[in-house]
Amino acid sequence: MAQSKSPTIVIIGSGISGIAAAQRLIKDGFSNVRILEATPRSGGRVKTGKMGNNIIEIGANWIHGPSEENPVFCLARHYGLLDPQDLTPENQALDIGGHPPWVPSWFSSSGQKLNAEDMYPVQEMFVELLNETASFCSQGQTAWTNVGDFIRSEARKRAAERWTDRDATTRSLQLCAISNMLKVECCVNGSHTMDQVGLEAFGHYKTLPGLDCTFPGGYEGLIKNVMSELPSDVVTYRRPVCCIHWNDTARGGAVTIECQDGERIDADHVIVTVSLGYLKKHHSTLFHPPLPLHKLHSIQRLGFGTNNKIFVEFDSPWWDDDCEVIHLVWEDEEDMVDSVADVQRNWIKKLFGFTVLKPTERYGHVLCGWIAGHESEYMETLSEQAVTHAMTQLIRKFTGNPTVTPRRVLRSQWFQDPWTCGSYSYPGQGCSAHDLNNLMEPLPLKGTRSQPLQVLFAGEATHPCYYSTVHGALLSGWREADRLISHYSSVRPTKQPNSKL
Ligand code: 6YU
Repeated sequence: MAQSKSPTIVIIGSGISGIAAAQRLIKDGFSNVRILEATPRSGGRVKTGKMGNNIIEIGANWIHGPSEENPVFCLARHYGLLDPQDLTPENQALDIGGHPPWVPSWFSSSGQKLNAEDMYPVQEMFVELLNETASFCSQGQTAWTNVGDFIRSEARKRAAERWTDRDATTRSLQLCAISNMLKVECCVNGSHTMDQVGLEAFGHYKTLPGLDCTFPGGYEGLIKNVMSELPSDVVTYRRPVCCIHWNDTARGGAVTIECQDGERIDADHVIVTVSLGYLKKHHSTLFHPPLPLHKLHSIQRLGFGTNNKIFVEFDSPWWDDDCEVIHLVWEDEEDMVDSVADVQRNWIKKLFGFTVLKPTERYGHVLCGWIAGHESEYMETLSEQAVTHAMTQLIRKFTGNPTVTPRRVLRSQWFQDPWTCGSYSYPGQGCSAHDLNNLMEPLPLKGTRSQPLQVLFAGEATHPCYYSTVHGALLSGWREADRLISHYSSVRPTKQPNSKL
Protein backbone atom coordinates (compact mmCIF):
# COMPACT_ATOMS: atom_id res chain seq x y z
CA MET A 1 0.00 0.00 0.00
CA ALA A 2 1.91 3.05 -1.25
CA GLN A 3 -0.42 5.46 0.46
CA SER A 4 0.16 3.92 3.88
CA LYS A 5 3.78 5.16 3.75
CA SER A 6 2.95 8.74 3.07
CA PRO A 7 -0.75 9.48 2.88
CA THR A 8 -1.76 12.96 1.78
CA ILE A 9 -3.45 14.71 4.68
CA VAL A 10 -5.10 18.09 4.18
CA ILE A 11 -6.20 20.14 7.17
CA ILE A 12 -8.81 22.83 6.60
CA GLY A 13 -8.22 25.80 8.90
CA SER A 14 -5.10 27.14 10.59
CA GLY A 15 -6.63 27.84 13.99
CA ILE A 16 -5.19 26.15 17.07
CA SER A 17 -6.93 22.82 16.32
CA GLY A 18 -5.59 22.65 12.76
CA ILE A 19 -2.08 23.61 13.82
CA ALA A 20 -2.17 21.10 16.68
CA ALA A 21 -3.23 18.31 14.30
CA ALA A 22 -0.43 19.19 11.87
CA GLN A 23 2.14 19.36 14.67
CA ARG A 24 1.20 15.92 15.97
CA LEU A 25 1.17 14.29 12.53
CA ILE A 26 4.45 15.81 11.40
CA LYS A 27 6.09 14.92 14.69
CA ASP A 28 5.00 11.34 14.13
CA GLY A 29 6.66 11.28 10.73
CA PHE A 30 3.81 12.02 8.33
CA SER A 31 5.44 14.02 5.57
CA ASN A 32 2.51 14.91 3.35
CA VAL A 33 0.60 17.26 5.59
CA ARG A 34 -0.76 20.56 4.37
CA ILE A 35 -3.03 23.21 5.92
CA LEU A 36 -5.39 25.29 3.76
CA GLU A 37 -6.40 28.55 5.44
CA ALA A 38 -8.95 31.00 4.08
CA THR A 39 -7.45 34.13 5.65
CA PRO A 40 -3.94 35.63 5.47
CA ARG A 41 -3.09 34.55 9.06
CA SER A 42 -2.92 31.60 11.43
CA GLY A 43 -4.71 31.59 14.78
CA GLY A 44 -8.40 31.89 13.83
CA ARG A 45 -10.21 32.85 17.02
CA VAL A 46 -6.89 33.33 18.83
CA LYS A 47 -6.25 36.87 17.66
CA THR A 48 -4.14 39.54 19.37
CA GLY A 49 -4.50 43.16 18.27
CA LYS A 50 -3.34 46.62 19.29
CA MET A 51 -5.08 49.58 20.82
CA GLY A 52 -2.59 52.42 20.56
CA ASN A 53 0.63 50.92 21.88
CA ASN A 54 -1.07 48.32 24.05
CA ILE A 55 -1.97 44.79 23.10
CA ILE A 56 -5.56 43.58 23.33
CA GLU A 57 -7.09 40.18 22.74
CA ILE A 58 -9.76 40.36 20.03
CA GLY A 59 -10.57 36.66 20.52
CA ALA A 60 -9.61 34.21 23.28
CA ASN A 61 -8.57 35.94 26.49
CA TRP A 62 -7.66 33.52 29.23
CA ILE A 63 -6.17 30.11 29.75
CA HIS A 64 -9.14 28.57 31.55
CA GLY A 65 -7.78 26.38 34.33
CA PRO A 66 -4.02 26.77 33.95
CA SER A 67 -2.74 23.54 35.51
CA GLU A 68 -0.94 20.34 34.50
CA GLU A 69 -3.95 18.82 32.71
CA ASN A 70 -4.32 21.85 30.48
CA PRO A 71 -2.14 21.46 27.34
CA VAL A 72 -2.37 25.17 26.53
CA PHE A 73 -0.90 25.98 29.93
CA CYS A 74 1.84 23.35 29.50
CA LEU A 75 2.78 24.64 26.05
CA ALA A 76 2.71 28.29 27.18
CA ARG A 77 4.95 27.40 30.11
CA HIS A 78 7.27 25.46 27.80
CA TYR A 79 7.60 28.44 25.47
CA GLY A 80 8.11 30.85 28.40
CA LEU A 81 5.00 32.88 27.59
CA LEU A 82 3.52 33.31 31.09
CA ASP A 83 4.10 35.61 34.07
CA PRO A 84 5.95 33.88 36.95
CA GLN A 85 2.99 34.20 39.38
CA ASP A 86 0.82 32.17 36.99
CA LEU A 87 3.26 29.27 37.18
CA THR A 88 3.21 28.80 40.94
CA PRO A 89 1.85 25.51 42.36
CA GLU A 90 -0.54 27.60 44.52
CA ASN A 91 -2.02 29.18 41.40
CA GLN A 92 -2.41 25.82 39.69
CA ALA A 93 -4.04 24.26 42.72
CA LEU A 94 -6.79 26.87 43.08
CA ASP A 95 -10.06 25.22 42.13
CA ILE A 96 -12.36 28.09 41.18
CA GLY A 97 -14.94 25.92 39.40
CA GLY A 98 -15.03 28.27 36.42
CA HIS A 99 -15.85 31.34 38.53
CA PRO A 100 -12.79 33.57 38.98
CA PRO A 101 -12.93 35.38 42.34
CA TRP A 102 -12.69 38.87 40.81
CA VAL A 103 -13.26 41.97 42.95
CA PRO A 104 -16.54 43.42 41.66
CA SER A 105 -18.04 46.91 41.58
CA TRP A 106 -21.75 47.34 40.93
CA PHE A 107 -23.41 50.40 39.40
CA SER A 108 -27.11 51.00 38.78
CA SER A 109 -28.90 52.72 35.92
CA SER A 110 -29.76 55.66 38.20
CA GLY A 111 -26.05 56.40 38.54
CA GLN A 112 -25.52 54.87 42.00
CA LYS A 113 -22.61 52.74 43.12
CA LEU A 114 -24.30 49.80 44.81
CA ASN A 115 -23.38 48.29 48.13
CA ALA A 116 -21.25 45.19 47.45
CA GLU A 117 -22.72 43.52 50.55
CA ASP A 118 -26.21 43.65 49.01
CA MET A 119 -24.90 42.12 45.81
CA TYR A 120 -22.83 39.36 47.39
CA PRO A 121 -25.87 37.11 48.16
CA VAL A 122 -26.94 37.44 44.52
CA GLN A 123 -23.59 36.18 43.26
CA GLU A 124 -23.53 33.46 45.84
CA MET A 125 -26.99 32.21 44.90
CA PHE A 126 -26.23 32.40 41.19
CA VAL A 127 -23.07 30.30 41.53
CA GLU A 128 -24.99 27.84 43.72
CA LEU A 129 -27.59 27.44 40.95
CA LEU A 130 -24.94 27.05 38.25
CA ASN A 131 -23.23 24.38 40.32
CA GLU A 132 -26.53 22.54 40.75
CA THR A 133 -26.93 22.23 36.97
CA ALA A 134 -24.23 19.51 37.04
CA SER A 135 -26.72 17.13 38.66
CA PHE A 136 -28.99 17.20 35.57
CA CYS A 137 -26.26 15.75 33.38
CA SER A 138 -27.32 12.15 33.71
CA GLN A 139 -31.05 12.68 34.28
CA GLY A 140 -33.20 11.98 31.29
CA GLN A 141 -36.11 14.21 32.30
CA THR A 142 -36.09 17.46 34.24
CA ALA A 143 -38.81 19.85 35.29
CA TRP A 144 -37.01 22.58 33.34
CA THR A 145 -36.20 22.58 29.68
CA ASN A 146 -33.21 24.90 29.72
CA VAL A 147 -30.71 26.64 32.00
CA GLY A 148 -32.51 30.02 31.90
CA ASP A 149 -35.79 28.43 32.90
CA PHE A 150 -34.15 26.58 35.82
CA ILE A 151 -32.26 29.64 37.11
CA ARG A 152 -35.26 31.97 36.88
CA SER A 153 -37.72 29.70 38.63
CA GLU A 154 -35.31 28.64 41.39
CA ALA A 155 -33.91 32.15 41.90
CA ARG A 156 -37.43 33.55 42.30
CA LYS A 157 -38.25 30.89 44.88
CA ARG A 158 -35.01 31.13 46.83
CA ALA A 159 -34.97 34.95 46.77
CA ALA A 160 -38.46 35.01 48.31
CA GLU A 161 -37.32 32.59 51.02
CA ARG A 162 -33.92 34.13 51.77
CA TRP A 163 -33.95 37.85 51.16
CA THR A 164 -36.75 38.70 53.55
CA ASP A 165 -34.65 40.98 55.80
CA ARG A 166 -33.96 43.47 53.00
CA ASP A 167 -36.10 46.51 52.17
CA ALA A 168 -38.18 46.46 48.99
CA THR A 169 -35.73 48.62 47.02
CA THR A 170 -32.78 46.34 47.83
CA ARG A 171 -34.80 43.21 47.00
CA SER A 172 -35.80 44.71 43.68
CA LEU A 173 -32.15 45.59 42.91
CA GLN A 174 -31.11 42.07 43.80
CA LEU A 175 -33.55 40.63 41.26
CA CYS A 176 -32.27 43.12 38.67
CA ALA A 177 -28.75 41.91 39.50
CA ILE A 178 -29.85 38.38 38.55
CA SER A 179 -30.65 39.74 35.09
CA ASN A 180 -27.09 41.04 35.02
CA MET A 181 -25.68 37.65 36.02
CA LEU A 182 -27.74 35.94 33.32
CA LYS A 183 -26.19 38.33 30.78
CA VAL A 184 -22.72 37.45 32.11
CA GLU A 185 -23.59 33.79 31.59
CA CYS A 186 -24.72 34.50 28.01
CA CYS A 187 -21.21 35.89 27.39
CA VAL A 188 -19.56 32.88 29.04
CA ASN A 189 -21.60 30.51 26.88
CA GLY A 190 -21.79 32.63 23.74
CA SER A 191 -25.57 32.17 23.69
CA HIS A 192 -28.30 34.70 22.89
CA THR A 193 -30.20 33.86 26.08
CA MET A 194 -29.76 31.17 28.71
CA ASP A 195 -33.12 29.82 27.51
CA GLN A 196 -31.27 28.42 24.50
CA VAL A 197 -28.83 26.44 26.63
CA GLY A 198 -29.86 22.84 27.32
CA LEU A 199 -29.95 21.94 31.01
CA GLU A 200 -29.05 18.29 30.56
CA ALA A 201 -25.96 18.84 28.41
CA PHE A 202 -24.79 21.96 30.29
CA GLY A 203 -23.16 19.81 32.97
CA HIS A 204 -20.92 18.04 30.47
CA TYR A 205 -18.59 21.04 30.42
CA LYS A 206 -15.61 20.44 32.71
CA THR A 207 -13.49 23.03 34.44
CA LEU A 208 -9.83 22.52 35.30
CA PRO A 209 -8.07 23.75 38.42
CA GLY A 210 -5.97 26.91 38.27
CA LEU A 211 -6.71 30.62 38.40
CA ASP A 212 -7.40 31.82 34.82
CA CYS A 213 -4.45 33.73 33.42
CA THR A 214 -3.56 35.72 30.31
CA PHE A 215 -0.55 35.91 27.97
CA PRO A 216 1.43 39.08 28.79
CA GLY A 217 2.72 39.23 25.20
CA GLY A 218 -0.59 38.16 23.63
CA TYR A 219 -2.33 34.80 23.03
CA GLU A 220 -1.00 34.74 19.46
CA GLY A 221 2.46 34.05 20.93
CA LEU A 222 1.23 30.50 21.45
CA ILE A 223 0.33 30.17 17.76
CA LYS A 224 3.64 31.66 16.63
CA ASN A 225 5.64 29.27 18.82
CA VAL A 226 3.79 26.15 17.65
CA MET A 227 4.07 27.33 14.04
CA SER A 228 7.83 27.81 14.41
CA GLU A 229 8.15 24.06 14.93
CA LEU A 230 6.35 23.27 11.66
CA PRO A 231 7.81 23.41 8.14
CA SER A 232 7.55 27.02 6.98
CA ASP A 233 5.42 26.15 3.95
CA VAL A 234 2.91 23.92 5.76
CA VAL A 235 0.10 26.51 5.52
CA THR A 236 -1.26 27.86 2.28
CA TYR A 237 -2.93 31.17 3.15
CA ARG A 238 -5.81 32.90 1.37
CA ARG A 239 -6.97 29.50 0.16
CA PRO A 240 -10.66 29.06 1.08
CA VAL A 241 -12.01 25.58 0.53
CA CYS A 242 -15.48 25.52 -1.00
CA CYS A 243 -16.21 21.79 -1.36
CA ILE A 244 -14.99 18.48 0.00
CA HIS A 245 -15.79 15.68 -2.42
CA TRP A 246 -15.64 12.52 -0.34
CA ASN A 247 -16.36 8.95 -1.37
CA ASP A 248 -15.16 10.23 -4.73
CA THR A 249 -15.86 7.20 -6.88
CA ALA A 250 -13.85 8.64 -9.77
CA ARG A 251 -10.77 8.33 -7.54
CA GLY A 252 -11.54 4.97 -6.05
CA GLY A 253 -13.23 6.40 -3.01
CA ALA A 254 -10.89 9.06 -1.68
CA VAL A 255 -11.20 12.80 -1.18
CA THR A 256 -10.87 15.76 -3.50
CA ILE A 257 -10.75 19.21 -2.00
CA GLU A 258 -12.04 21.98 -4.18
CA CYS A 259 -10.76 25.47 -3.41
CA GLN A 260 -12.55 28.71 -4.20
CA ASP A 261 -9.85 29.61 -6.75
CA GLY A 262 -10.63 26.43 -8.70
CA GLU A 263 -7.68 24.35 -7.53
CA ARG A 264 -8.55 20.70 -6.79
CA ILE A 265 -6.38 18.79 -4.37
CA ASP A 266 -6.49 15.01 -4.07
CA ALA A 267 -6.02 13.65 -0.57
CA ASP A 268 -6.32 10.45 1.41
CA HIS A 269 -7.67 12.28 4.43
CA VAL A 270 -9.02 15.70 5.25
CA ILE A 271 -9.33 17.10 8.78
CA VAL A 272 -12.05 19.75 8.88
CA THR A 273 -11.53 22.34 11.65
CA VAL A 274 -13.89 25.10 10.52
CA SER A 275 -16.14 26.53 13.26
CA LEU A 276 -19.54 25.08 14.04
CA GLY A 277 -20.98 28.43 12.92
CA TYR A 278 -19.36 27.95 9.51
CA LEU A 279 -20.61 24.35 9.33
CA LYS A 280 -24.16 25.40 10.20
CA LYS A 281 -24.14 28.00 7.43
CA HIS A 282 -22.24 26.18 4.70
CA HIS A 283 -22.63 22.41 5.25
CA SER A 284 -24.85 21.97 2.22
CA THR A 285 -22.20 23.28 -0.19
CA LEU A 286 -19.11 22.22 1.76
CA PHE A 287 -19.74 18.47 1.46
CA HIS A 288 -20.45 16.38 -1.58
CA PRO A 289 -22.18 14.01 -1.05
CA PRO A 290 -24.05 15.78 1.78
CA LEU A 291 -23.42 14.90 5.42
CA PRO A 292 -25.39 11.97 6.84
CA LEU A 293 -28.67 13.11 8.36
CA HIS A 294 -27.86 12.29 11.98
CA LYS A 295 -24.67 14.36 11.79
CA LEU A 296 -26.58 17.21 10.23
CA HIS A 297 -29.25 17.12 12.94
CA SER A 298 -26.55 17.26 15.60
CA ILE A 299 -24.97 20.27 13.88
CA GLN A 300 -28.36 21.93 14.01
CA ARG A 301 -29.02 21.02 17.67
CA LEU A 302 -25.63 22.16 18.98
CA GLY A 303 -25.53 25.87 19.66
CA PHE A 304 -23.15 28.47 18.27
CA GLY A 305 -23.51 32.11 19.19
CA THR A 306 -21.83 35.48 19.41
CA ASN A 307 -19.87 37.10 22.23
CA ASN A 308 -18.08 40.35 21.43
CA LYS A 309 -15.76 42.67 23.29
CA ILE A 310 -15.86 46.46 23.27
CA PHE A 311 -12.59 47.93 24.55
CA VAL A 312 -12.85 51.39 26.06
CA GLU A 313 -9.75 53.40 26.93
CA PHE A 314 -9.72 56.36 29.34
CA ASP A 315 -7.13 59.02 30.22
CA SER A 316 -7.62 58.17 33.88
CA PRO A 317 -9.64 55.50 35.70
CA TRP A 318 -13.07 56.20 37.22
CA TRP A 319 -13.16 52.79 38.93
CA ASP A 320 -11.55 51.70 42.20
CA ASP A 321 -7.90 50.59 42.21
CA ASP A 322 -8.70 47.03 43.27
CA CYS A 323 -11.78 46.63 41.02
CA GLU A 324 -11.52 43.75 38.52
CA VAL A 325 -15.05 43.58 37.11
CA ILE A 326 -17.80 46.20 36.79
CA HIS A 327 -21.45 45.09 36.69
CA LEU A 328 -24.18 47.36 35.28
CA VAL A 329 -27.61 46.78 36.83
CA TRP A 330 -30.68 48.13 35.03
CA GLU A 331 -33.30 49.05 37.61
CA ASP A 332 -36.21 48.04 35.35
CA GLU A 333 -35.06 44.42 34.99
CA GLU A 334 -36.66 42.76 38.00
CA ASP A 335 -38.03 40.05 35.71
CA MET A 336 -34.63 38.38 35.41
CA VAL A 337 -34.27 39.06 31.69
CA ASP A 338 -31.25 38.31 29.55
CA SER A 339 -32.41 39.62 26.18
CA VAL A 340 -33.88 42.97 25.20
CA ALA A 341 -37.10 43.89 23.45
CA ASP A 342 -36.47 46.12 20.42
CA VAL A 343 -32.81 45.32 19.76
CA GLN A 344 -32.20 48.42 17.62
CA ARG A 345 -33.22 50.80 20.40
CA ASN A 346 -32.03 48.84 23.43
CA TRP A 347 -29.07 46.68 22.31
CA ILE A 348 -26.72 48.38 24.80
CA LYS A 349 -28.75 46.98 27.75
CA LYS A 350 -27.36 43.55 26.92
CA LEU A 351 -23.76 44.59 27.73
CA PHE A 352 -23.32 43.17 31.22
CA GLY A 353 -20.40 45.44 32.15
CA PHE A 354 -16.62 45.39 31.95
CA THR A 355 -13.55 43.51 32.99
CA VAL A 356 -10.60 45.73 33.92
CA LEU A 357 -7.40 45.06 31.97
CA LYS A 358 -4.60 44.57 34.50
CA PRO A 359 -1.87 45.48 35.22
CA THR A 360 -2.36 49.12 34.27
CA GLU A 361 1.37 49.54 33.46
CA ARG A 362 0.88 46.99 30.68
CA TYR A 363 -2.52 47.95 29.30
CA GLY A 364 -3.20 51.55 30.33
CA HIS A 365 -6.66 52.50 31.64
CA VAL A 366 -8.64 50.08 29.51
CA LEU A 367 -11.96 48.35 30.20
CA CYS A 368 -13.26 45.44 28.18
CA GLY A 369 -17.05 45.48 27.73
CA TRP A 370 -18.80 42.16 27.02
CA ILE A 371 -21.94 41.69 24.97
CA ALA A 372 -23.49 38.45 23.67
CA GLY A 373 -26.39 37.39 21.49
CA HIS A 374 -28.41 39.10 18.76
CA GLU A 375 -27.81 42.45 20.45
CA SER A 376 -24.09 41.84 19.95
CA GLU A 377 -24.67 40.90 16.32
CA TYR A 378 -26.63 44.13 15.83
CA MET A 379 -23.83 46.13 17.50
CA GLU A 380 -21.46 44.81 14.82
CA THR A 381 -23.52 46.52 12.10
CA LEU A 382 -23.19 50.00 13.68
CA SER A 383 -20.49 52.52 12.82
CA GLU A 384 -17.56 52.98 15.21
CA GLN A 385 -18.92 56.45 16.05
CA ALA A 386 -22.32 55.02 16.96
CA VAL A 387 -20.73 52.40 19.24
CA THR A 388 -18.48 55.05 20.86
CA HIS A 389 -21.48 57.31 21.43
CA ALA A 390 -23.53 54.49 22.98
CA MET A 391 -20.65 53.49 25.28
CA THR A 392 -20.07 57.08 26.40
CA GLN A 393 -23.75 57.59 27.23
CA LEU A 394 -23.91 54.25 29.03
CA ILE A 395 -20.91 54.97 31.24
CA ARG A 396 -22.12 58.50 32.03
CA LYS A 397 -25.53 57.14 33.00
CA PHE A 398 -24.19 54.44 35.34
CA THR A 399 -21.45 56.52 36.97
CA GLY A 400 -23.65 59.59 37.29
CA ASN A 401 -20.70 61.53 35.86
CA PRO A 402 -21.80 63.56 32.81
CA THR A 403 -18.27 64.40 31.71
CA VAL A 404 -16.51 61.02 31.66
CA THR A 405 -15.31 60.51 28.07
CA PRO A 406 -13.48 57.54 26.53
CA ARG A 407 -10.29 58.31 24.67
CA ARG A 408 -10.73 55.41 22.26
CA VAL A 409 -13.18 52.56 21.60
CA LEU A 410 -12.49 49.35 19.66
CA ARG A 411 -14.82 46.37 19.22
CA SER A 412 -14.65 42.82 17.87
CA GLN A 413 -17.02 41.65 15.12
CA TRP A 414 -17.04 37.86 15.26
CA PHE A 415 -20.47 37.34 13.73
CA GLN A 416 -19.52 39.26 10.57
CA ASP A 417 -16.30 37.27 10.21
CA PRO A 418 -17.17 35.10 7.19
CA TRP A 419 -14.79 32.32 8.29
CA THR A 420 -16.05 32.04 11.87
CA CYS A 421 -19.71 33.21 11.76
CA GLY A 422 -19.88 33.86 15.51
CA SER A 423 -17.78 33.21 18.60
CA TYR A 424 -18.06 29.71 20.07
CA SER A 425 -20.29 26.73 20.73
CA TYR A 426 -22.65 25.85 23.57
CA PRO A 427 -24.95 22.90 24.24
CA GLY A 428 -28.26 23.91 22.70
CA GLN A 429 -31.63 22.96 24.14
CA GLY A 430 -32.37 19.29 23.48
CA CYS A 431 -28.70 18.51 22.94
CA SER A 432 -26.98 15.50 24.44
CA ALA A 433 -23.55 13.83 24.51
CA HIS A 434 -24.66 11.92 21.36
CA ASP A 435 -24.65 15.15 19.38
CA LEU A 436 -21.01 15.83 20.24
CA ASN A 437 -20.14 12.26 19.31
CA ASN A 438 -22.01 12.59 16.03
CA LEU A 439 -20.20 15.84 15.27
CA MET A 440 -16.72 14.37 15.73
CA GLU A 441 -17.51 11.03 14.03
CA PRO A 442 -15.34 10.58 10.91
CA LEU A 443 -16.75 9.85 7.46
CA PRO A 444 -17.57 7.46 5.96
CA LEU A 445 -19.41 5.93 8.90
CA LYS A 446 -18.16 2.65 10.33
CA GLY A 447 -19.60 -0.42 8.69
CA THR A 448 -19.44 0.90 5.13
CA ARG A 449 -17.04 -0.64 2.66
CA SER A 450 -15.53 2.64 1.52
CA GLN A 451 -11.99 3.75 2.30
CA PRO A 452 -11.99 4.66 6.00
CA LEU A 453 -11.25 8.01 7.65
CA GLN A 454 -11.72 10.17 4.57
CA VAL A 455 -13.11 13.15 6.47
CA LEU A 456 -12.25 13.81 10.13
CA PHE A 457 -13.65 16.56 12.31
CA ALA A 458 -11.77 18.66 14.87
CA GLY A 459 -12.27 22.15 16.34
CA GLU A 460 -13.50 23.47 19.68
CA ALA A 461 -17.11 22.39 19.15
CA THR A 462 -16.07 18.74 18.78
CA HIS A 463 -14.60 18.40 22.27
CA PRO A 464 -17.01 16.55 24.58
CA CYS A 465 -16.21 18.52 27.75
CA TYR A 466 -13.86 21.40 26.90
CA TYR A 467 -15.87 22.82 23.97
CA SER A 468 -15.69 26.62 23.55
CA THR A 469 -12.08 26.80 24.74
CA VAL A 470 -8.59 26.94 23.24
CA HIS A 471 -7.51 23.83 25.14
CA GLY A 472 -10.59 21.95 23.88
CA ALA A 473 -9.73 22.97 20.31
CA LEU A 474 -6.09 21.93 20.71
CA LEU A 475 -7.00 18.56 22.20
CA SER A 476 -9.47 17.92 19.38
CA GLY A 477 -6.70 18.48 16.81
CA TRP A 478 -4.44 16.04 18.64
CA ARG A 479 -7.31 13.55 18.89
CA GLU A 480 -7.87 13.46 15.12
CA ALA A 481 -4.13 13.29 14.44
CA ASP A 482 -3.93 10.33 16.85
CA ARG A 483 -6.83 8.67 15.04
CA LEU A 484 -4.80 8.70 11.83
CA ILE A 485 -1.59 7.76 13.59
CA SER A 486 -3.16 4.66 15.12
CA HIS A 487 -4.85 3.82 11.81
CA TYR A 488 -1.46 3.74 10.09
CA SER A 489 0.55 2.33 12.98
CA SER A 490 -0.15 -1.25 11.96
CA VAL A 491 1.05 -0.73 8.39
CA ARG A 492 3.78 1.87 8.92
CA PRO A 493 6.77 0.10 10.42
CA THR A 494 9.07 3.04 11.22
CA LYS A 495 8.93 6.78 11.64
CA GLN A 496 9.30 8.84 8.49
CA PRO A 497 12.85 10.12 8.47
CA ASN A 498 12.12 13.67 7.35
CA SER A 499 10.54 14.88 10.56
CA LYS A 500 12.22 17.92 12.13
CA LEU A 501 10.32 17.58 15.39
C1 6YU B 1 -10.45 30.13 25.81
C2 6YU B 1 -10.95 32.37 26.40
N1 6YU B 1 -12.61 33.57 25.03
C3 6YU B 1 -13.52 35.09 23.36
C4 6YU B 1 -13.94 35.33 22.07
C5 6YU B 1 -13.90 34.30 21.11
C6 6YU B 1 -13.47 33.04 21.47
N2 6YU B 1 -12.55 31.51 23.19
P1 6YU B 1 -10.75 28.56 14.72
O1 6YU B 1 -12.00 29.27 14.32
O2 6YU B 1 -9.80 29.31 15.55
O3 6YU B 1 -9.97 28.05 13.42
C7 6YU B 1 -10.64 27.65 12.24
C8 6YU B 1 -9.88 28.20 11.05
O4 6YU B 1 -10.54 27.75 9.87
C9 6YU B 1 -9.87 29.71 10.97
O5 6YU B 1 -8.56 30.20 10.85
C10 6YU B 1 -10.70 30.03 9.70
O6 6YU B 1 -10.25 31.19 9.02
C11 6YU B 1 -10.49 28.77 8.90
N3 6YU B 1 -11.54 28.50 7.91
C12 6YU B 1 -12.88 28.60 8.07
N4 6YU B 1 -13.52 28.25 6.94
C13 6YU B 1 -12.56 27.91 6.05
C14 6YU B 1 -12.60 27.43 4.70
N5 6YU B 1 -13.74 27.25 4.03
N6 6YU B 1 -11.42 27.18 4.06
C15 6YU B 1 -10.22 27.35 4.71
N7 6YU B 1 -10.15 27.80 5.98
C16 6YU B 1 -11.30 28.06 6.65
N8 6YU B 1 -11.23 30.20 24.69
O7 6YU B 1 -9.86 29.07 26.08
N9 6YU B 1 -10.30 31.20 26.61
O8 6YU B 1 -10.78 33.30 27.16
C17 6YU B 1 -11.80 32.44 25.27
C18 6YU B 1 -13.06 33.81 23.72
C19 6YU B 1 -14.43 36.68 21.72
C20 6YU B 1 -14.31 34.55 19.71
C21 6YU B 1 -13.03 32.77 22.80
C22 6YU B 1 -11.87 31.37 24.38
C23 6YU B 1 -12.73 30.37 22.31
C24 6YU B 1 -11.46 30.01 21.51
O9 6YU B 1 -10.95 31.13 20.88
C25 6YU B 1 -11.82 28.96 20.49
O10 6YU B 1 -12.46 27.86 21.11
C26 6YU B 1 -10.61 28.41 19.71
O11 6YU B 1 -9.68 29.40 19.38
C27 6YU B 1 -11.13 27.71 18.45
O12 6YU B 1 -10.08 27.15 17.72
P2 6YU B 1 -10.43 26.25 16.44
O13 6YU B 1 -9.17 25.81 15.83
O14 6YU B 1 -11.43 25.22 16.82
O15 6YU B 1 -11.22 27.22 15.43
C28 6YU B 1 -20.65 25.57 32.16
C29 6YU B 1 -20.21 25.98 30.93
C30 6YU B 1 -19.80 26.89 30.15
C31 6YU B 1 -19.10 26.63 28.88
N10 6YU B 1 -18.22 27.67 28.50
C32 6YU B 1 -17.26 28.06 29.47
C33 6YU B 1 -15.96 28.43 28.85
C34 6YU B 1 -16.00 29.81 28.44
C35 6YU B 1 -15.37 30.02 27.09
N11 6YU B 1 -15.00 31.34 27.15
C36 6YU B 1 -14.52 32.05 26.29
C37 6YU B 1 -14.22 33.30 26.67
C38 6YU B 1 -13.42 34.03 26.07
C39 6YU B 1 -13.51 35.31 26.64
